[in-house]
Amino acid sequence: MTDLTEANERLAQINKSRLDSHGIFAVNIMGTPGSGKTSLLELTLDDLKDRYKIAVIEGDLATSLDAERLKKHGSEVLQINTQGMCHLDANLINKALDRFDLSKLEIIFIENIGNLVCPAFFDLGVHRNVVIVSAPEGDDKPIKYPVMFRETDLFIINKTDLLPYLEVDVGRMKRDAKVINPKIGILELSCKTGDGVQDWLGWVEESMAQAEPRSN
Ligand SMILES: Nc1nc2c(ncn2[C@@H]2O[C@H](COP(=O)(O)OP(=O)(O)OP(=O)(O)O)[C@@H](O)[C@H]2O)c(=O)[nH]1
Ligand SMILES: [Mg+2]
Repeated sequence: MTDLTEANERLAQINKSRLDSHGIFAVNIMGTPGSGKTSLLELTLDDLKDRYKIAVIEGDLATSLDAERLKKHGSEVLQINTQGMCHLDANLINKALDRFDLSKLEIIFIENIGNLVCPAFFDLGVHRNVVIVSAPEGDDKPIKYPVMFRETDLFIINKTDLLPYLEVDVGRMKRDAKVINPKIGILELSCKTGDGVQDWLGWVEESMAQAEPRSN
């Protein structure tokens, strides 16, 4: 381990303890640019916001466009601009947690910077890691970016509504992901039609119950 990743790991543990001591369940959403991370979060907030107190940490290189979108869905949203850095790290999340009243939250979703490389190397101290790839990006993504799939809990294949127009072998994507990480969960969905989104919401609530963060 390098000094950088060791320091990150220490801070990730601190983040995890902070979240657990407040009974907050946290999910890190990674994926390619434009794969549908913000779209899925919009649907998620619409469905869960009346049952849980939710905040979103929105990571982007630049702009607050995604935060502005998410703020319309009734949850607290904090935008982080990384000024060119290709990932969020545990230190940025630690500082972001300072900006919330943690005693008032139950779930934190984090939208990471859109790419399949850098975010995989930086543990944020969350309970679950998710990667989203959309079907039009091609069925070779898991095998070309294996590190992203190695430690991730859930692989979401989005934009299934476009499959009739594409030559994409979803079976291959799923098989390759399972070879890289036999424990990875896989969901197919479409943020456009809503197909499969209930399965995702079920996964969130089930994972939350399994994580059983300690409440104050
Ligand atoms: N056809 C189709 N389009 C989708 C679907 N989900 C998202 N989109 C569209 O894909 C584009 C990108 O979606 P976003 O949710 O902004 O993607 P993102 O991953 O947050 O993108 P970055 O934050 O830029 O990395 C938008 O134009 C969405 O409307 C889907 O299931 N089907
Ligand atoms: Mg986005």
